Amino acid sequence: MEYKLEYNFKDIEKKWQQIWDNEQTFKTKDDYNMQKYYVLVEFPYPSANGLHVGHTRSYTALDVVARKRRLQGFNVLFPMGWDAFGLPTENFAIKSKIHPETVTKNNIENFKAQLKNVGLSFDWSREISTTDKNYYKWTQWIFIQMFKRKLAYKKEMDVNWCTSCNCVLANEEVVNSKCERCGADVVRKKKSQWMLKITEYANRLINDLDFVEYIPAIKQQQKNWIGKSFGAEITFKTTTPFPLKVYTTRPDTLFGVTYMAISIDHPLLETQKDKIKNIDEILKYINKAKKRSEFERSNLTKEKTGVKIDGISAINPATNEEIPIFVTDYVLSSYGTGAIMAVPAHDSRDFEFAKKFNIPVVKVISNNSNLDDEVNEDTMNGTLLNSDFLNGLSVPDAKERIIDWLEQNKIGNKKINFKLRDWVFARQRYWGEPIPIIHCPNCKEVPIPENELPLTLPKIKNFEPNKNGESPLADIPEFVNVKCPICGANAKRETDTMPQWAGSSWYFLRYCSPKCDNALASQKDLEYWMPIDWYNGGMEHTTLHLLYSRFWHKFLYDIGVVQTIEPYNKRTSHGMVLGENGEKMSKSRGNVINPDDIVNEYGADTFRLYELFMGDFEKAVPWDTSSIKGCKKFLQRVWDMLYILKDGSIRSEFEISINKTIKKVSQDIETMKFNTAISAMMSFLNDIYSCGSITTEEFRIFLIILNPFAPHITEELFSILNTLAKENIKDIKNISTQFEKHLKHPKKEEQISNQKWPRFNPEKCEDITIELVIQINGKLKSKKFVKKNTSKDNIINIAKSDSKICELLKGKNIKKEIYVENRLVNFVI
Ligand code: ANZ
Ligand code: ZN
Repeated sequence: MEYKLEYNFKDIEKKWQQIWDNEQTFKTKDDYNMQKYYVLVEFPYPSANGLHVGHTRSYTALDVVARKRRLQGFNVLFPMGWDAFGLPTENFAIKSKIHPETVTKNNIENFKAQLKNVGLSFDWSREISTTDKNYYKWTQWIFIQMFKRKLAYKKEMDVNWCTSCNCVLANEEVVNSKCERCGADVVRKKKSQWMLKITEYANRLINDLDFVEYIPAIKQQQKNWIGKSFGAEITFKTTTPFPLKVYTTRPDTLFGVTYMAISIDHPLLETQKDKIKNIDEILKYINKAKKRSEFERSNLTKEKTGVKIDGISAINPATNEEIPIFVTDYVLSSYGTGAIMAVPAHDSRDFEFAKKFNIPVVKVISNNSNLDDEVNEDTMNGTLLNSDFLNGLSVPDAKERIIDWLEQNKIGNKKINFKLRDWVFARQRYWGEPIPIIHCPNCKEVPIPENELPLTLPKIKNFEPNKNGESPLADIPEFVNVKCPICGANAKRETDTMPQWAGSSWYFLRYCSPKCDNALASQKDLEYWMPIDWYNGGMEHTTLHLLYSRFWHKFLYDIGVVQTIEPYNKRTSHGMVLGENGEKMSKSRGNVINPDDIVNEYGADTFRLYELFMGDFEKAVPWDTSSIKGCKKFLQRVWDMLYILKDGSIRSEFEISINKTIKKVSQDIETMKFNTAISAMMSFLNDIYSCGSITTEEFRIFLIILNPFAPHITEELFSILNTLAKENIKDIKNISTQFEKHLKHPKKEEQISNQKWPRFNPEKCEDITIELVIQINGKLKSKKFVKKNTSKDNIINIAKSDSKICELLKGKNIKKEIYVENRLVNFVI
């Protein structure tokens, strides 16, 4: 019987996925003498929507990296897990009346099957879930360590309250005063909250960025978010006994302060309200402003509003002049001192405000291009004027001088400020890690003894938060009522749970030692695997997850749990995959592409290739089903090379083409230029087809470099190649069914996953010869292969010695020799 070799992607992909599963091909090795490489992708939230083509794009990209590293001989850790606590599951559970644990389990199963379909080379033996009690035991343990060192504390504060989720949101979760998750209005509310003191790490979170290799935009965004600034605190006297303290980054502009402004909840309003003549007007303004969130209020483009306080004014300590005080919502209560000295001439916000309220603008810094009625925020080139003892100084000099003066006169002092706020670390919901604290009437807050961890989530039927906005745990007496571990008094458990970002703040450590039960991970494993060599994830996590996890890691470093100051050596980011219409993919827009459908129709290899070929990896790209077909066609042509195959090593005329391709693919993977790596392989394929044949060795190398992108088809072809050689089959059209049997059980050593990534010879990566055109009087007379970059003199001699040219030039007088580098010589006669 005859057997036909066909590219049947369904069978081939299923076969290889099974082999990888059975043989545990991608299991991380325990051999700690090997050089390690830790590749990490952000673990997904297993939602009911299933996997998104955006997930698979970034996972495939890092899968390419992981596969390449294995071929390069590294011991690779490429793990996957589930960030499974959180609201969407809980809300779904409430609606469907299915317990969140069950919902989570189902979603994980679905996600896992979907990921396996794509042929990603995760080490599934290290799978973790943040909802597993053996996992969150350690999340709780870390919290207790923070509590013991006063980095976790409770504070009554204004919080962002989502009116629909009934829970507190972190600043980062509020976007344009709406809840990032559900889109409902967010209002301010006073609540006693667990907080984590990330601000204590602000300086280190900035400084240590020098030691890591993140793409520049990520470093910049983190720095901006932390917002370190240098300036001074200055105390202004007022016409009441109550002075006003301000924070300014521009103390040098003190002589230009023409008014002051305070935030809508500044204490001056409460303590001095008797003296304020227009208090009603002010209260009305405040009420209106409170409805808007801080984010909206600090929006620079928004028109400035405010009310002048009638009855109180302030005194500029430099000029001793009386200046008005305004209440305005552009001054934030949570930043600096909640009060500012306003300098309309040099701050655009103040300028806008001054124009509206007819406040004088006093210029104190000049530079050449200064117009009269314009803000000048230039701090580099200006010199001081209208400023008494500062006149003539540069801005930096003036800053120093005025700070000295302020300190001498006890009016102010040098000050560094951060925009970063402490992290609100609590939610009043069910599906999260219980906070392991007991409130005792005698001992206050007491952590539960560590040997009682994990504090497991009780199974309950009703997950809705109660009417007081408390977690449903508050309604379970058996959970709430405990004895104090210290004094034995009747005490109550904390009923808040940890926020979404808790479990993901340390998950990368657990992957190093997923089964460890006496520590969050074993020292030995952490020492070997950390830090992560390459971490890819979304830009949207730059100020949340990435900053939070760096903070936790630094804390764990401080208490001796981890040995590196930073968790991630390198961090890159992917662009979003948009719908075919260029909009964000979402159910409501009806433009969601399901990876399963694409894999079913075109195969996982085509899907992978397309996702990496569709555009620059860092940029957003719209999905385009029609161009998947191009990738499908490419793989078919790769397969069809079987029919132009002939025995042999690399042919000399292909040396350059093959070396160039290896080089391009090798380097482009490192810089995440997957699309151009694929183009290079496509153009190699064209070279092969235009020559009409490929040798076995050329094919072998090509399959290895294509393998990280399209692992199934390349393994299959590789094993066909091996079988052909072993059976000594010359005519591929004439194969017996015996052949098929061989293919079913490819030996381990004969799989690509056991080969070496090919090296390129740098000297053979460039075209070294060129075809020189030789003309006489501008007409083509001859062509000749010459070495690239030969000197002009030599080229002319070579041209003249060409037999045809030699003949034509005989007895002629050469008037001019024109030479175009690496292209042509023209003799004018
Ligand atoms: C006078 C001044 C003159 C200022 C000038 C700037 C330019 P950064 O750099 O972002 O830290 N500011 C202080 N506290 C504020 C608050 N609670 N709400 C709104 N604005 C506040 O910002 C520091 C500057 O922002 C401070 O320096 C202050 O305005 C303002 F030519 O003081 B400046
Ligand atoms: Zn007690």
